[in-house]
Amino acid sequence: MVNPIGGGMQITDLKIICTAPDGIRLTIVKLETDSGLNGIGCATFTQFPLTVVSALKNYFKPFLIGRDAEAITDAWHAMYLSGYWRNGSVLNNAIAGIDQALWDLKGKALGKPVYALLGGKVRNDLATYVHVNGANASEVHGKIIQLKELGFDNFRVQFAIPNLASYGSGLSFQTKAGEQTRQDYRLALNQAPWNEDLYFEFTLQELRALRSLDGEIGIIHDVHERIAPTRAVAFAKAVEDLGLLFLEDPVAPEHIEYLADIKARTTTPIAFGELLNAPSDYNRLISERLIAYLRCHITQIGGFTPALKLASTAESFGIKTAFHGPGDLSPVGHAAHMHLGALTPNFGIQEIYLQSERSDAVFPGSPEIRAGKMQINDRPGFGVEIDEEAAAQFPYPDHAFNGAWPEIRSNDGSIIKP
Ligand code: GCO
Ligand code: MG
Repeated sequence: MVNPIGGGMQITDLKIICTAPDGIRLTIVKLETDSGLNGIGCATFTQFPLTVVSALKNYFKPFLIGRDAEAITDAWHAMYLSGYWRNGSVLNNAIAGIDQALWDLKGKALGKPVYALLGGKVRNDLATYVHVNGANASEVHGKIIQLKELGFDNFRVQFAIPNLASYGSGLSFQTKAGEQTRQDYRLALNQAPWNEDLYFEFTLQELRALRSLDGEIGIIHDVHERIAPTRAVAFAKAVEDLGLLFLEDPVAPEHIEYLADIKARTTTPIAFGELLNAPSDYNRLISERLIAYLRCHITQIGGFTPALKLASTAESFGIKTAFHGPGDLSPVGHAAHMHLGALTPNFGIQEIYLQSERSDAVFPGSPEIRAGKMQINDRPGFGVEIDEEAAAQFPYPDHAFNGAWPEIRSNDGSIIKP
């Protein structure tokens, strides 16, 4: 069936490539067309990847074949509404992979980078931040000094509290661009317990110590929804004098109302949103200016099309972007960030995951980080490809839950937000 809009390239096939070059389950959509061109997109939902694969194979593949690949917005809305029940992780991630692949195709068909289709770039490169973790401020600052020599100025800092399931404090590995904290520690079946009180005091103490060691660097800390919302207000107030670049996810999405309390009581810039879904989920955050930085997980919101709309809406409210750029987003998703950041006037900063040589081999043309900045290239489409033979060298690793996270329990045995 040809799309009623007509014209353009026809979609002839949808392929799914599952690969884990760094032990993180990545899912890539590849759309082929009758023009001979193909496009790729990231559909990574690292905890439940096989559900996204099923949605793509069983539903969106038959839904798309025969449609006009240039009718991107039309396809997004048709897919988003095709399940009636909508706005969930599985379908949004599947739609995102297709949406990005369609934008990639559009750019390739016109021989232009995607940002050039949307008004062109407004900056020369993108400011970034990298992950740094350690046992205390001194150890973290030692790593920061090394990364500063590579040109980085902004750091997400997480402290590994002994015998605690400290978020973001897993082991690290070296890349050509510096040390990168691993993410797959989250899959260990025997997660340490959590102690909110200990986290609160220790993290405050070490953030203060870090700021006294270095008054210049941009410091970000991700609370990762790990403290009670009433205490999140106190935590945001307590760090107010440290001049953080932002404090991230102080509360869970279920407690979004507390962001209004934080805004009323502190000047600490808040970044929030990686756990939200459809654009409408951000309405209150943006319209009431509850955040300084808009965090979106580009595959969780359904891809590049909604990302453009959210970034533009945030611009009207003076909110900057800080899209979610962890290891469980493929270099294709990171490339989409590069185009979004290139064209967005209210771009704030881009979280990056320093890719390994294994990842670079699977994804030729991955975004380049030079002197701490994400470079903007002018290759057609999103400018990154996938080497399917190399991808096949890194199948999803075995795991008791196929990638789903084991629970983390508080010191009283109750399950906490992950
Ligand atoms: C971040 C995020 C991630 C998430 C991960 C979930 O700020 O980078 O919090 O680290 O925990 O993407 O799978
Ligand atoms: Mg986060």
